[in-house]
Amino acid sequence: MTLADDARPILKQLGVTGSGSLESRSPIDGSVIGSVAPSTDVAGACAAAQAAFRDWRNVPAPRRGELVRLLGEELRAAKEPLARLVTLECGKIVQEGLGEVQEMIDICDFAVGLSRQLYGLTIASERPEHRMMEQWHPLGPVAVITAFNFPVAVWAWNAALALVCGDPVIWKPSEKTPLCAEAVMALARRALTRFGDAPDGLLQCVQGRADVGEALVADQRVALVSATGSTRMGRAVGPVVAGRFARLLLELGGNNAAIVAPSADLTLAERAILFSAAGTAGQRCTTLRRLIVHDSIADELVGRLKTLFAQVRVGDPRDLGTLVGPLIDEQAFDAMRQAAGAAIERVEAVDGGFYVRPALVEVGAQEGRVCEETFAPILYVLRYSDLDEAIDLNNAVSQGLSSSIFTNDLREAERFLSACGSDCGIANVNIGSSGAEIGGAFGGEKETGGGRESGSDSWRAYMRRQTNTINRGNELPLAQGVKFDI
Ligand code: UN1
Repeated sequence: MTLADDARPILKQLGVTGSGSLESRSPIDGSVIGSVAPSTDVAGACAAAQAAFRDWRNVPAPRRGELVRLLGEELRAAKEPLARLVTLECGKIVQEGLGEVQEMIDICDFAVGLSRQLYGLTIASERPEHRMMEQWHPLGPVAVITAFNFPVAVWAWNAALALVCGDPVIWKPSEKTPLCAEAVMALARRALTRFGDAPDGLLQCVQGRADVGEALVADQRVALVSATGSTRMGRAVGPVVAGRFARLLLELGGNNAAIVAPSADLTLAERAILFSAAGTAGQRCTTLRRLIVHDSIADELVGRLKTLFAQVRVGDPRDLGTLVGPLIDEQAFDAMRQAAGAAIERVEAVDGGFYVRPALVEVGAQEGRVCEETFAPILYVLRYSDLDEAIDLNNAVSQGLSSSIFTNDLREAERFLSACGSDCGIANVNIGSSGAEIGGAFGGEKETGGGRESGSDSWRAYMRRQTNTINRGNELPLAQGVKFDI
């Protein structure tokens, strides 16, 4: 049975029909599993989104939340087939495919609650008989650009919040995972039909390559561009969006480190390190890429990790025992070969796919490749002797997404989390760098782009704040005590 045979009933079950010139290749064996038609009218999509915005912004937020509740229901019902499609199209193992769809469901639940909690402040005015308040209003059409490695969840983080905030969404998925996007859009259409009176153009998807994304980013009608991908992509998108004074939310590369201190529970640490370094074949932006180990335990930990890395099951992501599936394509394999050099070990798992054993590479200094994000399972190991040095190493790269410390020493942990500790958007204690929950704000500093998505108050990026001052008196006292005569 070919992979296309495997995909066909799943696509049918998910309501994906149609085909076109944009082919989808499964990283499992490189074969074509389906195709979609690229979008030819990005401007039309933007116009439709703008028209939808005029209606949707007037729908009460809790009612907007109802649409997201229905979307969550559709996702719950379709969790298995959608996860299966994620596995087929992006090569994630079964557990991670399921986890990704669960992450969509989680953000829907979060956003439904949020739809009744889009709070503004009331503020004490310095002027007699005045009051001040702030309101949060819908912003406008949101463009969501996503990468192959989270082909469904990243759209959901953005779309669920954008919808309750009153914003239409235009999605530009990765050209490597167009079928996942079609499947999600089919589920979204079911939710829209059940909802009843949502405007056309509220949820759209434009398929294609970079030119489609470029047209979207440049369109004056798009109020917020939320883009996930490489720092290179962010550098291209950023100036275009800034040039037209629209809003930007960037989730770019990570070069995440874990510090392992002398008091660490090594059994716990080795499990966490294995999953965050080798899981998803090293293709998460939160993947652990640098290990900073104290001299006193380095030999032992490195020895244990070498054994684990050698034992890890690399292979077909559909097999339940597999931890490491394929790299997305040959380009990813070449990048890993350049970065890992002799440490690369190709595994002959399924013909036509690029399978590698996770690599552990000990380095004397943090320089060259160690400072770059290579989207593959390579863990560089550095040693340290005092915590300040380890924190400096953690912070001495240009990316700032996620970070961890493994320690049982409270003061070390608190130092790592303090203002003079990790400079990343995410800093963890005794867990790995990947696998964030949706309840927290997700994103990072420096070349990671500064954006925050998902939980906490990330919703504010999708709304515009309006400050209101209201005079209920008969006088006109001015702020700062300014007086004038007429
Ligand atoms: C990404 O790799 O693009 O924290 C996002 C995690 C996931 C999201 C990763 N929840 O690993």
